[in-house]
Amino acid sequence: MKTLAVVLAALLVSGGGRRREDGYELWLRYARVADTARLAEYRAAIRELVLTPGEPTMQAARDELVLGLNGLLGRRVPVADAPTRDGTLVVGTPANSPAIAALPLAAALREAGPDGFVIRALPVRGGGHHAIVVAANRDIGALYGVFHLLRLLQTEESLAGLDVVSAPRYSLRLLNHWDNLDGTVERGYAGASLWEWARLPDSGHTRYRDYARANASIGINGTVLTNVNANALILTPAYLVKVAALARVFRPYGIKVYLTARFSAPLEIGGLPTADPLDARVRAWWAAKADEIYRAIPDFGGFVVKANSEGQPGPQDYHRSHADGANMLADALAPHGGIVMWRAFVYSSEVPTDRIMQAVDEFEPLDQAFRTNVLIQVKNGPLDFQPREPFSPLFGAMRRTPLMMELQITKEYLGQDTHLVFLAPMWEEVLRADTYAPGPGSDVAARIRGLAGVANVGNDRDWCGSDFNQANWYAFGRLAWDPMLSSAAIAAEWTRMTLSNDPRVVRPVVAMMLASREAAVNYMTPLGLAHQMARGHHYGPGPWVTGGRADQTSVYFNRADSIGIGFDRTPTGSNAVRQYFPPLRERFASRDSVPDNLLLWFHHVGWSERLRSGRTLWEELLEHYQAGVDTVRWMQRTWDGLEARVDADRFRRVQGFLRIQEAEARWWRDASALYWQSFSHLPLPPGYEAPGHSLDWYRQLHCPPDPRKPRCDPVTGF
Ligand code: GCW
Repeated sequence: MKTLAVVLAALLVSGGGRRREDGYELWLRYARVADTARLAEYRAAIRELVLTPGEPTMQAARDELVLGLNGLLGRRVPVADAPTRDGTLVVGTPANSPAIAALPLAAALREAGPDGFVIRALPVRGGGHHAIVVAANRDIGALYGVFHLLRLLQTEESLAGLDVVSAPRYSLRLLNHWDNLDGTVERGYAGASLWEWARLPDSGHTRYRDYARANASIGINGTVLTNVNANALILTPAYLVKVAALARVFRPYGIKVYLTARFSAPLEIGGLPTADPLDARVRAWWAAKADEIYRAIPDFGGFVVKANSEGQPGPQDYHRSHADGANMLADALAPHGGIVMWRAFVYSSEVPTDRIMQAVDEFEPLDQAFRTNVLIQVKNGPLDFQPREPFSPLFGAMRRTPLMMELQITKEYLGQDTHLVFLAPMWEEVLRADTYAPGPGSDVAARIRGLAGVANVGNDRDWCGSDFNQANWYAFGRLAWDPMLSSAAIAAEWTRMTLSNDPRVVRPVVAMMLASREAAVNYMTPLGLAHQMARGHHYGPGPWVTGGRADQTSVYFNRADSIGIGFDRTPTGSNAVRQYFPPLRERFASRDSVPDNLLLWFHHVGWSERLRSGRTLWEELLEHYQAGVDTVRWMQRTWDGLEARVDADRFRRVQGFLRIQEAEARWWRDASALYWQSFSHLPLPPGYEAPGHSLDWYRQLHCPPDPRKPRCDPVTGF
């Protein structure tokens, strides 16, 4: 008996008591504050908690504080009804907290608006005690404020003179899950779907609550549960009770549930002979369906729709417009306050124009034709979540219709689970891009009402398939709250919360994160190239992909020939530049002013033409591929240098993935360079790292049939 106790105690002290850094806790680890001076400051500032946990959201705020403070401060903080001493943390709204109602916070609360919060260090009246106050107009604001305060502690910020007023820039901050009802996730690289449909509504996994906590901690307030390639069954009563069960778990965390509406649902589950949006029976069916949904889920958010795109049904099947389709659904939802997010990701294999121009051509004439509860959801670029694209010209062209921007958090075209690619710099680039509509100073961030992020979440223990992919979920939420936050600030916050506050960790990790996106651009598709990934799974290089639908092939986009490479989108080519406002139109159209990083997006350039750098295009391309590989190698060295400062679990996982990334960066470089060389017939410069294999070898590389993800091993050939 005694020996067992000794063994158990020993286990607890050593390995058994060690924190398992398996990624489950995301950025909400609440590890004890390491800096002793800060810890003392926090312990003195927060000695009791005053919060009325009446409503579920306030209860959630309290639960989070108890969990967070226990972890961060390493001791329990007692809860009191009213401030009794210095060092009180008061949380609430004027309606649920007499202490807050008594404070002069009216002006700050006005600024905070419906979702925002105020955090102040203050003397509290009636006792004269010093307190930290987290105040909001609504309970959800108080919860967001609690997460903000916890973030300050997690990142070891000083609480002296605390004075924060924060309000989200957008009211729509949504994740879009591309989750299928059979548990698979389209473009998901983190396991199966989180939603266990077969077990719902009766069994609710505790993970649902942790999912809601993670989202609320970064301000996400909606989730679209189902794939845009939709299944009508989700709208049947059997599924709606399951959706309602999820909505119940998410509600205290301020997260509304949305669904994708399959346009042909009236045919498939409604027994109607048509889904024509102007048919009275169809309209009545959708109105009744909306009533039924709202009976089950009173705060249901609305629908996301992919219509007449990549084989999905839509109004054009009945010779109706996108506006006819969207408005029909909008009318069904309007009595309940629901919205329709109608996707602009449309392109047709029959239309002879440049694929990237079709969304503007389709939607711009419909500006003004949509109901007020319709938003057009536009991907950040005009093509499809490439490592680099210019911003979609629709952000400038749609002047009257409210817009959402859709970003892809899951890295379909950016190395999926393994490659370390921090996406905030890419999103920052598009949010801050000036559309010049109707004149200078009209950035994309100002032209949209919300952000939708295609989720990278699955049922893998670490949620996202890799430690660093979690940073992209985090960054998405932070930017949906404040699109002007810098990538560097977001990376630093995330690193401090997730890995360590030690500056010897923070500085190099942030540097790696900030360099990572450009590295991927360089080794995959430099100088404005796009869509050069292997067919179908989009993992690894496939610049030679041809056949099938032309506008989904690599050769369609790279236009490589004996003269040069790149897609002429100037007036001598497809003239896609016309879709941008002046002076962008001219800037992109001219070889003298087009930015190098979009050169081949807009121009067909001769192999031996000189670029601004003085190098020829051929030399410049090769430089960029090599720079991509070099940056990954630098990331490896940087990470290796952190071995002593990062826990062994995460150190090894990241190290292993960086090894894959380095091998695959070479794979991209070599396969691409050899393929372009078959057109340019130019030599690799002396000293250039020799390709590992022949072009044929790369072309014949086949991916093993991996149900989870396709991965070709460029080293062994399998
Ligand atoms: O990015 C592409 C993907 C498809 C996806 C489509 C879309 C959901 O390759 O898998 O389908 O875009 O956004 O609709």
